[in-house]
Amino acid sequence: MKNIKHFLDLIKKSQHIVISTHIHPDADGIGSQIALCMALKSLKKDAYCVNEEKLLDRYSYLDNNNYLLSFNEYQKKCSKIIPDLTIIVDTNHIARIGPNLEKIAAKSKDFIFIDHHPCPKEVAAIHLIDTKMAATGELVAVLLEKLGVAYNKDLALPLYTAILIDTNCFRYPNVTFHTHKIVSDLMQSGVAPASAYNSIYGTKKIHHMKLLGQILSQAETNKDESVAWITLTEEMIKKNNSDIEDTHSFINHLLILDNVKVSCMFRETGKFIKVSLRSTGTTDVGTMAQALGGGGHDHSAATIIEGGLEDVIKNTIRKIEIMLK
Ligand SMILES: [Mn+2]
Repeated sequence: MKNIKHFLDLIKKSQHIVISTHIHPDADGIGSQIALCMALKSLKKDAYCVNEEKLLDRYSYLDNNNYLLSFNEYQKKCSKIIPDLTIIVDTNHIARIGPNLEKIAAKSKDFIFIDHHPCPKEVAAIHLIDTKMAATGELVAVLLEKLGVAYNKDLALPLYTAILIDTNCFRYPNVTFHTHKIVSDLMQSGVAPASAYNSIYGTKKIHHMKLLGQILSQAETNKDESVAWITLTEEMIKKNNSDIEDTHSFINHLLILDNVKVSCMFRETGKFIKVSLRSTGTTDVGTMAQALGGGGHDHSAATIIEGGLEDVIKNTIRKIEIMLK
């Protein structure tokens, strides 16, 4: 992989290191941050995980040592320090880490993205980007090996959870022999898959299940069932007292349909519609999302379109059908 040496050089010469991820972080971002932070601490670095917002309670079991700080908490501790290095995981867009973290990255002596999302060549040339990795967590596992840091149970669970989430429980086509090899090592360090699965997927409340039921009962497909979609209105989310983040996985349920090539979720947000796309692996929804003004992975991508729900659904499905031909 390109740029590993660059990464190792940066670690070698840096002492105060900030590790951040995108806003509304998922378990891949958080798990990668925590694992990397523990590894750097074991190398006697002053490593800090800092995000724009406080960690959501539901993820706190991944952070037994309370390493994850909000920007405000970090400011109280380290406001006078100029970081030697800022590492940003699971995104390669600086604007996605939030305004305060962007300032920290800007004043850092160095900064580097560690990520697996597609990006412009200019970004890939100087950062650590590998789109073949199923999760940023998988890439971090490779880096830990290069750093000579062994897994332990505290570090293995966040890393395993990062991979679990970003592969949709090993169902996405991004899972490779290499992914499972790392998973095998993580299990040897004490991760129990059933318990790890339950901690992240088995903690929902009944209102979540009812919203899911309502949405799935209204799922639609085109004629040959190659495209399936669900719709989430702001009213539904409010009525069920649901968190947006909780609805992200709804779209995956459509992938169990026999003939489905592309599944979509249309979510109303103000005067925009967030359109998420997933595929079972035979169709590149990343390219489709790009054509619709967004982007993402081959199997998981998204875009945001201005307009009313009905129009956006009709136009988008029509465009996807054309692209499928
Ligand atoms: Mn990821």
